[in-house]
Amino acid sequence: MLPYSGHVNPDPYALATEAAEHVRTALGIESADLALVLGSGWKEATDRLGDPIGRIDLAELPGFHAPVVAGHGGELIAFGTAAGKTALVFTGRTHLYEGRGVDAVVHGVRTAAALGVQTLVLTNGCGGLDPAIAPGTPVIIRDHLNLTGETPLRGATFIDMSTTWTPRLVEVAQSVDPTLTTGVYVQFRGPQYETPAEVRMAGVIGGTLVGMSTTLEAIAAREAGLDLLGLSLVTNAAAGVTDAPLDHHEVIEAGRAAGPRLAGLVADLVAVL
Ligand code: 8IG
Repeated sequence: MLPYSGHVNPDPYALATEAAEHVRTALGIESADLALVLGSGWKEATDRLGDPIGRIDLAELPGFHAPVVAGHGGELIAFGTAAGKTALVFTGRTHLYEGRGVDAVVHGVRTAAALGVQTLVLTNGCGGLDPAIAPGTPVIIRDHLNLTGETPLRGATFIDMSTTWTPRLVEVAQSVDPTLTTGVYVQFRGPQYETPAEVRMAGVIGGTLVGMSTTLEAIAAREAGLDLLGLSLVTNAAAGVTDAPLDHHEVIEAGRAAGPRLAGLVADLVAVL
């Protein structure tokens, strides 16, 4: 097989079908019901999902790549849920700033859809605009702003985005943890963090959370007809919100400290999704 470059593959959907076939063989499953993508700080979220049915390094699957950033994982792990469903967990993702193109960014979503997944949970680590939200607090994504200038769609593909973040799943998440608030996630291209002026802009246009992932995957998920739940872990105050400078290691530490809460939240969610 030729090495894959996200920029030149003429049929990313066929590549996702191919990856799905590898997953079936490698994990011994026929299909899956839910999929979760774990972002920065969400690594421990699998801790309470029980024993995996199977696992595979993403780098071994067609179209996937090894993670480039410390703190980002790179496995696909399958679990059986308490409700008798099959859940797939991607412990890492490809980011737009890695330069592999948008198809590489949404390949996991398309692969999950090719495996029959109906419900997708996208998680990430982000900066928070509200200084009252302490680092280590998860927030439900209720809507988003895609400021990347990119889209995974090609041609005149007019996808309805009015209920992208499935309202019913927002309610499910709040019933699992009534302390969860909701936010509007703004995706910047990265990899640099925002300037204080960019963070103020994000607030003026309706954003409450800033990050470098998730919205392109959300578009691909809507194209595939998936129900979608988003959870952002606020790992730091966005630039200019407090006096603290942004530091990648602090971001990782905030995630580590939140680990047990996130593991409980994800386990409770997976049991009812
Ligand atoms: I974790 O403050 C994390 N990811 N763009 N800004 C952006 N991405 C982030 C941030 C942040 N924190």
